[in-house]
Parts: sequence; C-alpha cells; structure tokens
Amino acid sequence: MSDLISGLDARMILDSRGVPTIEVDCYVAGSLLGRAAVPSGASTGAYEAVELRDGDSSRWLGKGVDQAVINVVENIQEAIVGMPVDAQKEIDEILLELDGTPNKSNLGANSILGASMACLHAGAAIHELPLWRYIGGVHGGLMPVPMMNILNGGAHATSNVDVQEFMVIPHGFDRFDQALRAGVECYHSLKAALKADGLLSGIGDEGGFAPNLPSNEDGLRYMVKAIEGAGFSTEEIGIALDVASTEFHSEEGYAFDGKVLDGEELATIYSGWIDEYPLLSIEDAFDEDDWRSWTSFMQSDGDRVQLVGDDLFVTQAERLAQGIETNAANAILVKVNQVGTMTETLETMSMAEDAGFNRIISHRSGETEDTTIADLAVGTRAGQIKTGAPARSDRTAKYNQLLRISEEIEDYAHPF
Ligand code: 2PG
Ligand code: MG
Repeated sequence: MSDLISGLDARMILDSRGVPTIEVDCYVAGSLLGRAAVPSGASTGAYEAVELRDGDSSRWLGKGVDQAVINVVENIQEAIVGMPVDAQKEIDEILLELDGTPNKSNLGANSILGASMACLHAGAAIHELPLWRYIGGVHGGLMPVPMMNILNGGAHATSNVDVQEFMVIPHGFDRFDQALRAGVECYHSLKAALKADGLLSGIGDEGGFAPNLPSNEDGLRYMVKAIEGAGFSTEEIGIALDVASTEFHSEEGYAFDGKVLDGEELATIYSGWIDEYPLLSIEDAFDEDDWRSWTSFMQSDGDRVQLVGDDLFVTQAERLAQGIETNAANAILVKVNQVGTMTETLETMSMAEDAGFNRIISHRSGETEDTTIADLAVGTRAGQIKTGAPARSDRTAKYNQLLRISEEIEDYAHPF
C-alpha cells in the first residue's frame, strides 16, 4: 500500500466548553487513516503560538474557525499532498515554512497542529502500530503518573479561589490502574467532604469541584481530607498545584488571597505549604516574565519540590533554553498546541530530558474526545500526565485510553 498522503480534510467541531475548534482528517491512498482534534486553553501564556479565530462577533462570539479550516483544506493540503505520511519531521518543516512567522500567526497554530497530529495518527496506522508504540519506537512505553485536577479555581471556575488547579498525584503505586483507582476515590471523597460542609456547588472546566473557600490554603486542607477520607496516606498520594499566577499578576504584584504580594512574599507562602502539606509539585508559581522569582525559588526550594514551567516555557525550545540557563525550574509542562507541531513538541521534550527536567504531558482546559496526549505520554516515557478530573468525557477519554494501553504495558513511572 502506498504511504503517500493523498489528501486532508478539516471541519469545525465543538470543544468541551462549547467553543469551536478544528478536527483534521489525513488520507493515505484515498483511505482515512488519521484524525485529530485541537484543544484550546483559557489561561493561555502570552508566548504561545497563535490560535487562529475568525473574530466575527456575529458568529460563535468571534471564536469561529472557518479560516483555520480553509487553511488546512487549501494551503496545507496542497503543500503536503504526495509526501510520505511517516515523514513527520519533513511534513512539520513544510508546515513551518508555509506559515513563515515565528508564532504561527499566518496559518494559525490550530490549523498547523491539526494537520501535524492527523499525519502522526496516519503514520502509526500505515505501520499498523498503536500510536504510543509508533511514537516510542523500540524504547517501548512507560505508564505516566496521573495528575488529577479534582478542585478547580482561577480562570477555570467562577469561585473565589486564586489557585487554578489542586491535583492529586497517586505516585506510590506499582501500576497505573491502581493509581487511577486511588485518584478516582479521592475525587469522590472530596465530593463527600465538600458536601458535608455545604460547599458543593458547581464544577470547573476540567471536571473538578469548584467551591468558594475562605482562603487558598483551605484548598490544600480539603485535598488532604480527600486523600485521607478515601483511606490513603499522604505518603502514597501527594498534591500538585497549578497556581497559574500569570492570571493574577499585574504591575502592582500578585493579587492573592485578597492581598497584593511580591514574588518573595508569594515564595514564602509556598515554602510554608511545602513544610505543612504533601505538596510535591507547583506549576507556574510565578508570572511568565518574572524569571528572577523563579530562579530564586529554585535556589531555596528546588530540591524539595517539582517546579513546573507552563506559561513560562510554552513548550518552546527557546524559552526552555533560557530556563535551563537561569535554573528557573526543574520540570516542563508539555502542551502540543502551545508550539503547534509534533516535531517541535518532541524536540522541546528531548531538550528537557537532556537537562534533567521532569516532563509532564498536559491537556488544555478546552478539550475534545481526542486522546493523542495519552499515547504521547506513554510513547515519550514522559513519566507524568495532567489531564483533569476523572470525570467528564473530555477528561476520562484520556484516562480510558491509558487504561487500554496499560493492558500492554506494566512499567509505571516513579518520578517522586
Ligand atoms: C494549564 C491548562 C491546563 P489552560 O494552565 O495548565 O490545565 O489550562 O488550558 O486553560 O491554559
Ligand atoms: Mg498551567
């Protein structure tokens, strides 16, 4: 069978927030072999590749993706038709050339990523391999530790909680399925604890509960309640935060818990929390431009906490290189749509690995039923995946795909 791309198709579909996004199909010798859908963030970093939206406020509140669809069906299709579908690097290079801008604002990172991921899937199909194995090659795969966001705040909720994500990390288990069960039981235990206190209100964008709380620290108290209430110890299940601090940072400082703090004062709060709670990981502890606070916190606490750059690195090699150089973090969050192609994602990941950084594959707050990131986490042996609460199909789709993969792989990561 020929392995040459014979066509691309694209369409608008809805994401988990009821916002348009794009889905791309890749055809090889006339058969549909690869399909991928593009996610979308809410707490987006200023340095992310550009997501192309139509901006016509009379339709979809300005968030239509008609132009992104046209860009795939016309420009991108024409440029890559006839290429071997498993020549991922060459395909991605052509996409970058075709766009010609540093931030993908011409064709849109959504069009580019949709095409890049659809080709990746078709490449796996042509070789009759599961996606994780196609990505990982002979290295085989490693099941990641899930970071499950069971309490939502910040830009993902309408509550008064500043911290965007409170996650459980079930790291002290031998197998992925055991870890998943533990995380799920914590989710239900948190629900019971909040209900008992009359705090069960809505849920946030990533499926976690979204109560109003007296302070951010109360979120940590509820996390411990959730873990212990489910019958687990904080030795086997830890806590991760995504503070997403860029969202509440301005020229005045960090607006946190009703006060305005500088980076040092915020760091002091984090240090106290690490002393008092089983806090293993903090993401975006400081603003995306506040490199000084990152480096100074790494110096004081970097040996006892995973410090994760998300908005700071935006999955881009150049920003990561700066972070390595300045010792600003010890882990990177990896989001395919922050950079826009599979090849760049993999390159950034190897740079991180070479520097001894931990790597966490991540969803976006706006997701679809696409499960590419589950396979990506296993195939790259990233060791960790962050993909929301174990609730709502957009989130469980990834966990369910990991369960399927775990039937073939026993190796479970131990990053902590
Ligand atoms: C984050 C993500 C995913 P968003 O900040 O890490 O949880 O949120 O997709 O809104 O940027
Ligand atoms: Mg984040």
